[in-house]
Amino acid sequence: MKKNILITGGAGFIGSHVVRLFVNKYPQYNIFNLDALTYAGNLENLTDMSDKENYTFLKGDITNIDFVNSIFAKFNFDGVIHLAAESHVDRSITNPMEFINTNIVGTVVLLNAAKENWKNDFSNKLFYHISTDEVYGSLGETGFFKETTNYDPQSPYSASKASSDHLVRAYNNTYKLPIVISNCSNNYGSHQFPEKLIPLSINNIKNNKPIPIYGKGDNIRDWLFVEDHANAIDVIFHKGKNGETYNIGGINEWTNLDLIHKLCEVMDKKLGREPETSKKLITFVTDRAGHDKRYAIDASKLTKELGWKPSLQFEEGIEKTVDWYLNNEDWVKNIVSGDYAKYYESMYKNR
Ligand code: NAD
Ligand code: TDX
Repeated sequence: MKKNILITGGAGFIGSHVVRLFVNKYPQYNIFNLDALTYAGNLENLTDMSDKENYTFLKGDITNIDFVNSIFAKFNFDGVIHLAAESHVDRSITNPMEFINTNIVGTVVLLNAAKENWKNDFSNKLFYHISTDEVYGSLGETGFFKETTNYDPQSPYSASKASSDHLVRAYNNTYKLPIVISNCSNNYGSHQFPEKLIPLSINNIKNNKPIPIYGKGDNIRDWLFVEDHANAIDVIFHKGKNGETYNIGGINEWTNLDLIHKLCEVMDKKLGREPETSKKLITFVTDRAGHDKRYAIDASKLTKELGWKPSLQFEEGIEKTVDWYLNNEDWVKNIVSGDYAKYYESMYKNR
């Protein structure tokens, strides 16, 4: 019997990489992608999946109890990999309610459906919740987030993800629902919605528009290539221990300003511009409210216990990423020609 695996949020950035990996690597699984196709969901991320026999797209909202229960009853999922979420910190500052609904309520709807559907036999079932390093808060100049670091979320986004993590653990403790959680650092790579720093900057550099850097550009993020995150998810889904948390990170810290300098260098080369040309587009703008200073992940538990480590150096990953955006102009055009223009105008006009 083929296993039925539910992936939520599979039309988004990371989810589409996870869907592609699982569909191609595991013909013995039927992969079901449940996605509401919000502004961030895009079936163009998965055009290469549409004719795969072991792939099914289900359009639906994870907060819709009847719908979620009905698909659990119909497909008897053996496992869930839960990525669907509102994911952009800036949007959580202007519109926190959507984050509460999707990230907290939606997660509980899925947990309940799994618990009810699996209640007679939890063996060989798994609810895998994908989370973020932002739940741990903000670091000073030293130290790393470990799995044992206390939660200290600082934005509506990270607080909603922290709540969902707590609820997933509560279902494990109270109902013995088999779960794993992973908390990952910032991802970059193909198919990322251009509201996030790297694809936004690539698009602006290409079009000779200002690159907005919040504050002084001295905030630090730990960047991981998205395909390495998808590989870590594969390893944790198959080898992770019930009830455990695994941190995933790139061992790759950059200040935002250094990262944009690197990106400008790569783009100047790729676009045939004189060195130092694109750097002139850098524009310092009003800081993000409550902007976390530094994230850095200690992923040694995952490496030691399950054998995962990142496969790519940042220099290689950023070149691949830039190449993808430059070779997929239509993908970008289809996004920036829609509601994105309105979003960009309201987010950046008074900064
Ligand atoms: P994304 O915004 O690109 O994609 C989110 C997807 O979820 C979209 O396809 C969207 O349509 C779908 N979705 C949103 N609300 C939904 C709902 N109510 N019902 C069904 N589908 C819905 O996000 P991403 O960057 O790919 O992040 C995926 C997951 O990974 C999130 O849980 C996020 O918190 C986590 N994460 C992201 C990063 C990162 O750097 N992007 C890092 C660590 C963890
Ligand atoms: O225009 C910008 N200018 C700027 O300076 C944008 C969009 C961002 N920034 C800064 C803010 C951050 O310090 O760049 C850094 C990265 O910003 P984002 O790409 O928005 O990512 P971040 O806020 O760090 O969160 C990301 O990583 C953790 C994802 O969006 C989350 O979903 C994930 O959980």
